[in-house]
Amino acid sequence: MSEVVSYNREGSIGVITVNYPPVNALGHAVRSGLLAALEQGQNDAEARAILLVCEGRTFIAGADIREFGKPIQEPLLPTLVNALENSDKPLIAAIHGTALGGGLETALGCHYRVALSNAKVGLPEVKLGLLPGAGGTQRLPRLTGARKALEMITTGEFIGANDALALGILDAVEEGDDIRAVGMAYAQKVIDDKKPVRRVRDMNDKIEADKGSDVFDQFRDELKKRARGLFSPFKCVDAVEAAFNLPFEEGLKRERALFTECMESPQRAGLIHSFFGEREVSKVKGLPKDTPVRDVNTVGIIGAGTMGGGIAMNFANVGIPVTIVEVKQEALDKGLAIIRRNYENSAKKGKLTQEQVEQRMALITPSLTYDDFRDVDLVIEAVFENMAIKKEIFARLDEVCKPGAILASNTSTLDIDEIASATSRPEDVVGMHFFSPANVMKLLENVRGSKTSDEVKATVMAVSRKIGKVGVMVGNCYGFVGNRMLHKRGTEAMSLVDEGATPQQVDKVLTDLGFPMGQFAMSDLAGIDVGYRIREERRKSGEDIPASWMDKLAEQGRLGQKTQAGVYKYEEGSRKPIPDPEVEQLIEQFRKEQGITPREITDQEILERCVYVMVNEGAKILEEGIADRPLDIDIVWIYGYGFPAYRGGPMFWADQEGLDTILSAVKKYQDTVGGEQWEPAALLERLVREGKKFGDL
Ligand code: 3H9
Repeated sequence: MSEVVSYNREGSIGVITVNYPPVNALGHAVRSGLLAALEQGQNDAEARAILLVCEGRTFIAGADIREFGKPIQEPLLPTLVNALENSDKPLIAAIHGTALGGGLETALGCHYRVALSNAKVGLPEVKLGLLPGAGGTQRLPRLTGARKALEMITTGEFIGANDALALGILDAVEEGDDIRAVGMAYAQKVIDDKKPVRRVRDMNDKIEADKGSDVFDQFRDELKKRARGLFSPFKCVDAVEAAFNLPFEEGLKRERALFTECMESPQRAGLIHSFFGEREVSKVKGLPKDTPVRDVNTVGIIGAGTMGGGIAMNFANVGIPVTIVEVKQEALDKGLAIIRRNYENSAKKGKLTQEQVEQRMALITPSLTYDDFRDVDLVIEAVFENMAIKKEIFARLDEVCKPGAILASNTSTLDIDEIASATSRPEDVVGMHFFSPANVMKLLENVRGSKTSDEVKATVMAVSRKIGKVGVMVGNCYGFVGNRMLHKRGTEAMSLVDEGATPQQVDKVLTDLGFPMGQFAMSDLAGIDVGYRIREERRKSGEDIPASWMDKLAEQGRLGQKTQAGVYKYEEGSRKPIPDPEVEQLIEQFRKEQGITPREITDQEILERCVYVMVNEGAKILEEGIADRPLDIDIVWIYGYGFPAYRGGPMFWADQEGLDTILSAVKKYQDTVGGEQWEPAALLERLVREGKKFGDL
């Protein structure tokens, strides 16, 4: 018998137990073990029903994702699920934790399903660029009908046990935490009630009811908006439709063919890289796993603006009390009102109850004095980007806060070491860079200063997880990982327009790559004044930052969405960017002033200059140790800036483009465009020389 799957009998019940931590994924050993255990159960004359149950934290959470992209060994999962369904003894799946993907498909191959009330089920394959490939697209609609199956399979969302019971996916839901006991009781009932073998494949009522429905075309139309650029959601619809148009066996074959198409698509590789990357970033290089973590039970925030308010919500959402300090009562009132409005909006959408809104608001205490930070465990400063002010604030925090409190800055560009130098405890100072809107965006770029202690680093990573963020630990430099690369892209985008491109042409190349918005639409969202102020500061400090047509926009008060005019214009109440002839004229005028004759610019040049420049900078960031691994950069860009997860992030994408292609373009632009951003990164040159990829680092 396999080490990860065992068979034993208790009374008249044959029990198959899977024990393959952490999530009982269906790797080869589990698949072959299950098949052998099933055979044992079939041959066990004393067994009148067979129970399938899992040890550890969860039921089977899916196929073993680590096996994807490699040759798969027999038995394949569809073979196993069909064998389970063909059992001539009633087979019961007992579900706790999550039954996901191939795990739910395994349960659907069983004849009855019972679950604990806090269990969840789902078919999240689409999030990995796949579709359920072990009968899920054929069996689920037989239980739920077309619409619900399409919803579950194309979104990949999990649903709770009680909802699954109402939909017919489960047969019973029980309270408690002993899944084995619940499963045994259910199996005994099956025996006592002489319940028959009941195969999902034979349930055709819902198939007949939805045959010929236009729901499939409706879904395809919806997906054109919701899943722009994605491959597998459309294949999911094709596969589910096959359940309605083809006999069961034929439907399975169609599902298999579509599954194979998805498996071979580059999007699958990108999404699986993102899946593991998101988990891998939590393991910070050089930070021992057993590093002690400080308790963070109370938080202080400085600044009740958009950023401070959004940050406060993250903590209130998980029950951590927050004190927000502002200089003026008016700013405090305004900030608190915006937080309330955000919560009320969630309540209107049915995401929160009114009681929850009040509970969360009650956790946020407004204050006008730093004295209220005396007992907090963590303070996050979220005032605007001005070093002198930040240093003043940190000096004050140093006086007020208790020993051991973590002093964090939400700065998006400034030097953490310089900020820390204003305190007598630089080891407790760290960057926690949230992304706007801070209550929504999943990335938290945590910045280590040169003196930040391991304990503080480990604590901010743990805090990130606690508030539902993906924390990435990065080093200290101007703009850290995300904004340092973004600024290079921004500079190139502006120059491309100087030289002859239109802002909408630049933006379209980026949205075609899969970004939710282009560089200029993003500037309008963030506010044109933000970049303008940064350029002005840098000019004042003596840097050679050339004049830009975007400076003129800022000087004319075209600050972006907030003034309904920036690079684009906006209609009242709308966020849709509309190209503006006035801006075209302004750009033309700027070119004349600068003596630039505009030229035709190809989309390929835009792609290379906007994205290859980021890759080259990413390589420098790696060289300097600002990011520990290419995947840290990928995750920063996926979760902070909307780099399409299906392309795996900029460094993973670069590997697919070919590093030699990128390097020769970088060298070309070094000659034609110039500037330090086009000096080839030594790491890029080395990798090309050695025939390696970022993925090999
Ligand atoms: C599929 O089933 C295809 C079939 O339809 C057809 C086949 C023919 N495989 O997330 P966590 C690891 S596609 C391998 O931190 P949580 C994970 O990397 C699959 N490893 O815990 C991590 O490792 P480490 C469909 C997996 O409690 C550890 O487990 N299924 C898998 O926050 C803990 O994970 C899915 O897409 C896997 N399938 O969340 C489910 N899953 O400790 C994907 C996890 O070394 N998984 N690992 O970093 C999840 O959504 C979450 O992991 C889960 C637990 C909710 C289960």
